[in-house]
Amino acid sequence: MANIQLYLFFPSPPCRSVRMTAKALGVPLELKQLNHVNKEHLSPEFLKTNPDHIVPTITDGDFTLWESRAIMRYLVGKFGGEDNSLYPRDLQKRAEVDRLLDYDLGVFYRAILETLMLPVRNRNTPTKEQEEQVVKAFNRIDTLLKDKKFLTGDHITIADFAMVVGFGSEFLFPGDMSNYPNAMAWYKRMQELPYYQEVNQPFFDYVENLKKLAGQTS
Ligand SMILES: N[C@@H](CCC(=O)N[C@@H](CS)C(=O)NCC(=O)O)C(=O)O
Repeated sequence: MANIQLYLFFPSPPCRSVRMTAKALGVPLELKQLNHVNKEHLSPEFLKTNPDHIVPTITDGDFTLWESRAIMRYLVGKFGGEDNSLYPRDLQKRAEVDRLLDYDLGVFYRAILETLMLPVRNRNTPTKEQEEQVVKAFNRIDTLLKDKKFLTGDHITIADFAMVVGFGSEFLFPGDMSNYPNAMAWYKRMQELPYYQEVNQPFFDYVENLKKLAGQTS
């Protein structure tokens, strides 16, 4: 037993990328759900663990860590053995994974969050500029995947986990996803992972529920 606690909200995208990393490594995590709907992440007890009150957060003995991409790197470093293709040791291969993780944090995930995800919760309409950002982001990863199975090559890495949780909101995109055939083929490969459904279904259920609630009050 790894004895690592993961504080999470099951539908949360960054929590899902951390869970998929742990599943890929075969590391069991002790899951501690904090229901955001009930604001459990703002409890005095959790604020002592993480004053930034965000999930995912892990505790490993006395050590506490948040930010999903840092957590994924930590888990592979701790449990991945000498060298692990999820986050390879080779400097240039690792740099490519890092580049995508940075792109995801600064551009890709933000575009998806603001344009596709938040409007469902906040019931607002994204601007034309925001929609263009998503089109640009989808085009970018479609081009990247032109001659690859996964984002950096033949092996899945933590960059695939980081980006698929954003990409999984494609069903909220009003445009035509057949414009991105390489990205969709990659998404299908990711969905075939044995743990994909278990980890990601709570998000789809959550969105479904938000849409139902919006329908009842509109
Ligand atoms: N960059 C962070 C984002 C974490 C984040 O925004 N988590 C959200 C849930 S998806 C959260 O805990 N929000 C609660 C809050 O900000 O109070 C990561 O990748 O871990």
